[in-house]
Amino acid sequence: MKTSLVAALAVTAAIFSPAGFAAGDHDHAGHDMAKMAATAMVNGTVKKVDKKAGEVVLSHGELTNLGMPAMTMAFRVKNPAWLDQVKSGDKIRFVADMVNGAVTVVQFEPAK
Ligand SMILES: [Cu+2]
Repeated sequence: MKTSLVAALAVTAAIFSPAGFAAGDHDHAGHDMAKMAATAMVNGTVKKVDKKAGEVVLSHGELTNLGMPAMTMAFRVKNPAWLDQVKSGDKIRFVADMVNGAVTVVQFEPAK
């Protein structure tokens, strides 16, 4: 129950986060969620998992939906349980978005 509550809150936060906050000319207020996820999946390599901080450090490709070039940085995660599913060195594909002003992994899958 706790996990689904957290997920529900994260979804609510995503819906109400100001679309204009992210830099760039890209307004995703009108995007269908599923469509956005399908188009914004990028490659990342896990550099560090910090469960205490609830963060994962990823070396990531360009995040076009956030107007961000490729770099290595820390991300929040939508579901804290995901931090148990990745470890340093893992390659993933993921979607990041702004949630409460923090860049957050909102979806991911292992890269094949
Ligand atoms: Cu970045």
